[in-house]
Amino acid sequence: MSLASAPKATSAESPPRTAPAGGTVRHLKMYAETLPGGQMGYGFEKGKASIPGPLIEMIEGDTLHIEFENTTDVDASLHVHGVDYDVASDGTRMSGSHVPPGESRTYTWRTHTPGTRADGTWQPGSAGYWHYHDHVVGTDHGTGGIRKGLYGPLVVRRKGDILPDKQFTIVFNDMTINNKPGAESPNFEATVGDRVEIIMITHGEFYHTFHIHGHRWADNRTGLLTGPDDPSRVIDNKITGPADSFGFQIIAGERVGAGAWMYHCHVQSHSDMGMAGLLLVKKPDGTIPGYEPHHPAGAAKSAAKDGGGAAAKESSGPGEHSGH
Ligand SMILES: [Cu+2]
Repeated sequence: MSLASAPKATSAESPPRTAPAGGTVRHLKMYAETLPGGQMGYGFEKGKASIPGPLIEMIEGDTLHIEFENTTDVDASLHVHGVDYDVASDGTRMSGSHVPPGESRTYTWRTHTPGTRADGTWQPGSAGYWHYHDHVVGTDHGTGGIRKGLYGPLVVRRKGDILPDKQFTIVFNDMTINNKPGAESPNFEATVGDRVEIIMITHGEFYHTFHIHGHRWADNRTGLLTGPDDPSRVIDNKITGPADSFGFQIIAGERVGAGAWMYHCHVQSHSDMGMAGLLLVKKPDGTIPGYEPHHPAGAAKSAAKDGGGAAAKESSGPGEHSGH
C-alpha cells in the first residue's frame, strides 16, 4: 500500500497527512476460514481470519489483484461493492466466479478517478467507504456467509484526502456488532486529539441507526466538510440498512474531552438488547475520566484489541491495515 505510516502526533495540532496519487497495481492474498462457534472470517494470512475481515485500502487509479483461497469446506467467494471489476470477479455462483473448498481464484478490483465522459456528463470516481462480502455461502446471496462473518471494509480514497491516525470498523450485522452479541460489543480506544476514522457497515435483516456520543460528522463522501461553504449536513445519527456503508473522521474528544463515549444503534429496543459499545478516549496520560471499566455499560467488554478485526489494531496507522 502506498499510504505512509503516521508519525504519532496530535492531529488537530499539525497539518494532516493526505493521500498521494493512485495508479499502483498491487497483489494480495486473502483467505476464507472457518472460525470457532460456527463463524467464518476473511484474513490476509492463514489462521488470522477476523470478523470483520481486514481493512483494504485503495487510492483512485489503483488496481488490486486478490488471490483468494477458500480453506472452508463449502463454496465461498469475495464480492465487492463500489469499485470496478469484470463479471469474472463478481464472486457469485451465477457467474461461476465462486471458489470451491480448497481452491483459489484471483479477483481483480479496479478504481478510477472522476472526470468528464465523452458526452460531457460527469463521471464520479471510485472513492468511498465500501465493503466486501461472501455471496455464495448458505444461499446464492451469501446469506449464510454474511451471517457467519464473511464481510469486511474497503476504503477508496481520492488523491488529497485526509488520512486518519486510527481506523475502526463497526458492522451492525443482524442484532450484533461485528458478530459479537450484546455483552461483548466491541470497544475502541483512542487518545484525545487522534484523528479517528470510523467505517460503518450494515448487514443482515434489520434497519438501524448509527449514533455516537460527543462527536459529529458531515453526511457526505468523506464525512468531513471541505470548508465554510460546504452545504453538507452535519449529523451525529444516521439511518442505515443492509449493505449500506459510510465513513467519517472525528478528532477524538474535540471540545468534549476524554471519556467513555458511547456509540450505539439508536433504535431503542436494539440498544436495549446490547447494540452499544464505547469509544474510549484517553487523556495523553492514558487515563479516562469517569470511566469505571466494571460499570455495566462496559461490563464484560474487551477493549479494541479483539474488537474490530484487523481494523481494531488501534495502535497502527492506516498503512499497516492496508494490503500487503
Ligand atoms: Cu438497530
